[in-house]
Formats: sequence, structure tokens, C-alpha cells
Amino acid sequence: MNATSRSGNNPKCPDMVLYGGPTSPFARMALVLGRELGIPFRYEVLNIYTAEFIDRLNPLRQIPTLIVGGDTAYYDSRVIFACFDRLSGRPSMLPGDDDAQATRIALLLGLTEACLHYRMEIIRPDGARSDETIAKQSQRIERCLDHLEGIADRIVEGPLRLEQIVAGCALEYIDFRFSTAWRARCPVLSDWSATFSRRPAMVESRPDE
Ligand SMILES: N[C@@H](CCC(=O)N[C@@H](CS)C(=O)NCC(=O)O)C(=O)O
Repeated sequence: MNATSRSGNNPKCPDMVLYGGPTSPFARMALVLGRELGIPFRYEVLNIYTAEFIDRLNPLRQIPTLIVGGDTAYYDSRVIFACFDRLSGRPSMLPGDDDAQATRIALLLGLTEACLHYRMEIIRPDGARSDETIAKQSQRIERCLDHLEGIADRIVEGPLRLEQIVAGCALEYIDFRFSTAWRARCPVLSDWSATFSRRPAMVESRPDE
């Protein structure tokens, strides 16, 4: 199998494997949620571009993919969040019927997706890169960050929940793949992110690169 184990695996539950990548923000969100909820699963890092064995289970061949019992796959990240939340038996970390919170999560996931598209465009070879796409994704990222700072109190207050995990991973991904310049003009989010990023599950899952 084209995958390597990562620290923090739990041998008590060999039947549940979460596949992620070395830098995937969506896989990191699922990993952090699972760890925070105390879900016993193994985490395997793979190169999604060569991991053909995944195709049979998840024809999208994307990460995160959760494999249960060796042959049942759950994806995408939102489905895995719900699986983990239900399996934990703990008070739910999902937004439930709080549509405003669900919308903030959608915004944070959209921000992450915009940053991923930005990154994929930036690394295309000379001649294939589209300045238009880069500008479009950059503007979307900046708009999302400004909007999020305006509603930051709603994100940073209250108990640990999926919304905060998605926010913490999304903001670090912006630092990692886009820019840290947002921190100067988004002080509430920036300060909160600096504290949140010290949680053990965030430290354990931080990309090495
Ligand atoms: N909507 C999916 C997006 C997952 C996604 O885009 N994963 C990326 C890595 S961050 C991936 O697998 N890329 C490989 C590819 O699409 O070929 C989710 O939320 O899980």
C-alpha cells in the first residue's frame, strides 16, 4: 500500500483508517476533529496522485477518505466530520440546526478551497499558469478573510466545536500557502489562531514542509 503511518495512530482500532496527505487542509480538519473527539483510528499519509488503490473505494481519489472495515469508504470531509461526531458519543461539535454557524463553516471551507485552487495554479508550469485565475482566487481569499474578521467574535467564542477546528486549519493553511499579511488587518482572528494552534491536535497535524 502506498502509504506511510504517522504518529498518534491507535492500534486498538485497526479497522478505521483515515487517509490524508502531507499538507491537505481538509484531511487535517478531519484528523484534528477525530483526535479532539477521542475517536480511535489510524491515520495514514499518502501521495494521492499515485495512490491507485484508493480508486476502488473512492473513485474521486481524493483525501480525506475514511475506510471502515477495509472496504467501506466515507468521503468527503463533511461526511467524515459527521461520522466522527456521531461515533464519539460525546456532545455534538457540529452546528446542528444553527444555520448561521453552518454557513460560517461553509465560508471557511470555501476559503480553504480557494487557497487550494490558488496553490494549484501557482505551481503550474510557466505558460500554463493563468494570471486571471490567480487574481480571482486571491481576491476571494482576501474577501473571505475580511468578512471573517468582521464576524470573528462568533467564531472564537464558546466551546470547542467543528467551526473552530475548521477555522484554525483554514487560517494556518492561508499562512502556509498564500500569505501571512492578513494577520495585520485581522487582529481578532490572528490572536485567536495563535492560541488555537497550540492545541496538541493542531501541533501533531501541522505540515512539516
Ligand atoms: N470537497 C473535498 C475536497 C478534498 C480535496 O480537494 N482534497 C485534495 C487534497 S486537499 C485532493 O485530494 N486533491 C487531489 C485531487 O483532487 O486530485 C473534501 O472536502 O474532502
